[in-house]
Amino acid sequence: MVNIISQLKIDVKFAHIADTHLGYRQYGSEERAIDFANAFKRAVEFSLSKNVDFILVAGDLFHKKSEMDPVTLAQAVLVLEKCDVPVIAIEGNHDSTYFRERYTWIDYLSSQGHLINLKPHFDNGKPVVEEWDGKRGSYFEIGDARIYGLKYYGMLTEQIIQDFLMKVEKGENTIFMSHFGIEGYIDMYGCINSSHLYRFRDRIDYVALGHIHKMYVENDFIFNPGSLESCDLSEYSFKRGIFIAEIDDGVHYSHESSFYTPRTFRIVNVNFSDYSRIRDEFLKQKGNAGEIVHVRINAEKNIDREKVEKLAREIFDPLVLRIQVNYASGVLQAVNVNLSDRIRVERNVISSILKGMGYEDMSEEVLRLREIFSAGNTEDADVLISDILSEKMRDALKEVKKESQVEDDDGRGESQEDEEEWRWWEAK
Ligand SMILES: [Mn+2]
Repeated sequence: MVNIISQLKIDVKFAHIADTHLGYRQYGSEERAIDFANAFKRAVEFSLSKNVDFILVAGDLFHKKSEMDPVTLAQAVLVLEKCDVPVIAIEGNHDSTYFRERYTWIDYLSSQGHLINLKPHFDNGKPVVEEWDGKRGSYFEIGDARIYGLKYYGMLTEQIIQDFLMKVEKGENTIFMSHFGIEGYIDMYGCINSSHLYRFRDRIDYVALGHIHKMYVENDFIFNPGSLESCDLSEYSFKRGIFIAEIDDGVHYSHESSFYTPRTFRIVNVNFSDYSRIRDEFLKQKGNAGEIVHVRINAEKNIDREKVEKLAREIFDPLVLRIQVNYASGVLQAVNVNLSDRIRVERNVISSILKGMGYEDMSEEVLRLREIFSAGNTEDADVLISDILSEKMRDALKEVKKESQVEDDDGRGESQEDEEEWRWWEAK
């Protein structure tokens, strides 16, 4: 394989990374944020060791859109500044809001020359596809490769992809990078049907995606590397890593994860009868120290949580310990409903309720919130709520500004308008 490839002219070689979620202090653990940072660092170092021409980061470089802290910023900058090849990025749903022209941390890194942030601007609701001019643009040319980049647009993704891809021109080697899921791999929001991409197969050689945290490849055409670390308990068994890919007369690739060891998640299921039995069970299911251990206990009588926690800490020596107790009940019985049907029904109900109450459709956010709460992940809920609130606050502030401009028509209104329009980051 290696010999055959080395005899051919290799036009383009690159790394494809996604969903690094820098700054995610999962379960409140500082150590976890370091895991995410180390994984990113190793992925980049590994890519450079493979002599790639450029590195793609397909969204969710950071975990939070706002509240950047110096450590997280340094975790990105210190790695990126060691790259002697271009890093080409797009914003994921964790990096930016869908539509607002807002300066993101990816824009900041771009302005400092650490990466190239590809995104179209919009004219009358349609994406304008222009070449990167050193500051902005939605495609970038390097050697024989042309990379198009489109960020995540929530529920509007499907339509915007169509409008965007209509404007893609086939180059020597054409890559389309975006941040959304393909239906059929995992039940989550922000997924579209892959047929929307296959329509443009004659123009595109490699679709570089992020969003779904699990690795998948479709027909050597659609590529999703997976997140480097588990962002949620439900992701712990996913295949994850990065792609090293080459395009010549076709796409040749390998999915790599040998360069690091993601943090281990361990799920421990036990039936509680007495403390000595539970101890035996813990010993039986014990792994290595430093794991993230989720203990699920089925109990028919009340248990002393503190006692069980102490026991679990002693035996597992975990980085993070989570204990969930399910008390048996003869009354409640599990009802078997297909998950995707349930989500569809819920979404329809919630969206019609919201519309009936005069709100815009926020069913996606509401469902996500519900999902987060049922998983007991309050940290994620915080992020989502603060995102929603900051959006609402901005809207509210705009209304207030508009009103105050109407009221005092003495020129001050105008200067406020100027201030708002001043794109300070473009100032020379
Ligand atoms: Mn992600």
